[in-house]
Amino acid sequence: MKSIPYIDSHTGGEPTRLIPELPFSVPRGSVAEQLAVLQQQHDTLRKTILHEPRGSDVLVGAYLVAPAQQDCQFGVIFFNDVGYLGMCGHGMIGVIATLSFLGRIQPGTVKVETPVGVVEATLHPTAQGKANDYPNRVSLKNVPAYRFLTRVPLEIAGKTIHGDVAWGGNWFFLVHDHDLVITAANLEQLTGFCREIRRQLTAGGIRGSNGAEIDHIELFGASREADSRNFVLCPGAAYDRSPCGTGTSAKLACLYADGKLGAGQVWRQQSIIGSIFEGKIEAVGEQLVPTITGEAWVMARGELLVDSRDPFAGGIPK
Ligand code: PYC
Repeated sequence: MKSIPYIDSHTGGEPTRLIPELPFSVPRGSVAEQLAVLQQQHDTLRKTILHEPRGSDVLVGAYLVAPAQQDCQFGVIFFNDVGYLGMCGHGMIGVIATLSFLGRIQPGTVKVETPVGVVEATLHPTAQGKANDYPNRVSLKNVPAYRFLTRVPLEIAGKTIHGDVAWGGNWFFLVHDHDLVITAANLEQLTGFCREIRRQLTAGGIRGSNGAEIDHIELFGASREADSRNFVLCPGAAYDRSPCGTGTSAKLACLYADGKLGAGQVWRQQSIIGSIFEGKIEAVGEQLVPTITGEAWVMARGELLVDSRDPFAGGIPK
């Protein structure tokens, strides 16, 4: 019987399953190099952790690994039920709050190496401290974000819509001119619409820079409580319950490029379930650096058990 310790948290409703230690060693190297080894040689571990019956398509996983960059304290690799993510905003907030819960970090700033760059995470002190509280509010200075393509037209269900292709740590197609209402009552419709967009992007060869797949689709609508409400379809079939940290970063880059958001101005992005992230963007030299702030809550701690006799020990195949 193999045991894999884990801790689950959620950030604005979107869960993150942290694996604080890999159950085997991988050769030292950059976090991107360690990801390549995990992807090529140990992908069963990802499926064991996140596929049913132990996991589900809603969960995002995070491996805590050794960083190669000298100024980083941690390395993190994010994954979901269909593959690996470049960065993950809600996931990073969850990892930092979980490390705080474990007493491994105190309020202050740490640097985290991800496969797509270094993220600076600031854990804020608890406002009104009670003895058992752990600080759980986190601001992430994300990897630089940018818009790659503007107003790309697509024909969906007989209507022309337009989307921007932007990077925020993952690739996004961001759409405003759709007819759907961004509400949890419309989840099926929103998911179907986004899946059709993703299908057409693939069929039409529309990609991010260096031919990267655009695997996140983001729709925007009005919000009464924030500047905007979004629906984000993640790689696979699940939607983001949080406002999506990397998606909000991509959105900030587009707003800035359009002159609709100034440097340092706060943008409040609400998710489909009502949770809110605060974001702002700053120009650092030639680059646009987004900062995303949110809270995460630890929910469960335990060990996954893998019995070699179990026909679904490696998860139900997809
Ligand atoms: O918060 O960046 C994010 C994210 C990506 C996929 C799910 N959440």
